[in-house]
Amino acid sequence: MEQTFIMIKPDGVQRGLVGEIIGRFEKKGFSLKGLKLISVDRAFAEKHYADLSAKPFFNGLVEYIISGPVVAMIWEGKNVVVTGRKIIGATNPSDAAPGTIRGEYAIDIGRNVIHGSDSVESARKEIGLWFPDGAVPWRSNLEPWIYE
Ligand code: DAT
Ligand code: MG
Repeated sequence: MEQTFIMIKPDGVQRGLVGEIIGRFEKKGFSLKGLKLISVDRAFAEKHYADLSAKPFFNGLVEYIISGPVVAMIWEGKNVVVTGRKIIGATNPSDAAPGTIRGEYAIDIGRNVIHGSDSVESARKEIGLWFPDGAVPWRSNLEPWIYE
């Protein structure tokens, strides 16, 4: 089954949005397969965002991610990468549809509350970086009520 890496950024933790965000993924029917509250250092944040290292906003982005603890998660389910991005909403909260997490809870692009992997391949890389011991193996007993 497909997995994605979801991270509640420091603003989401500070603003008390952890429960709300986890609830949205849970109620959708996805399964939580990894979860930790963690502060990361500069080198780790730079590795996570390595693909963006040439961007003018890179340093500000790294400062933001290391400014407080984040909630790192593995979520699993059918099409969870693409659907997770839909639940999160557009990168710039100004463009994020109402009902999405960024559409409901964010205003500035540099405080957009949450990260989600953009492809199955980057999910695999990000899960490897954040959860070197892998996902917790368990299966929800609700699966027959969620999948046909
Ligand atoms: P996403 O987080 O939607 O996958 P991304 O991977 O392109 O977006 O960029 C990572 C983060 O960097 C994004 O959540 C917010 C920040 N960012 C992206 N584009 C930006 C820009 N033009 N100005 C400032 N910050 C930006
Ligand atoms: Mg991205």
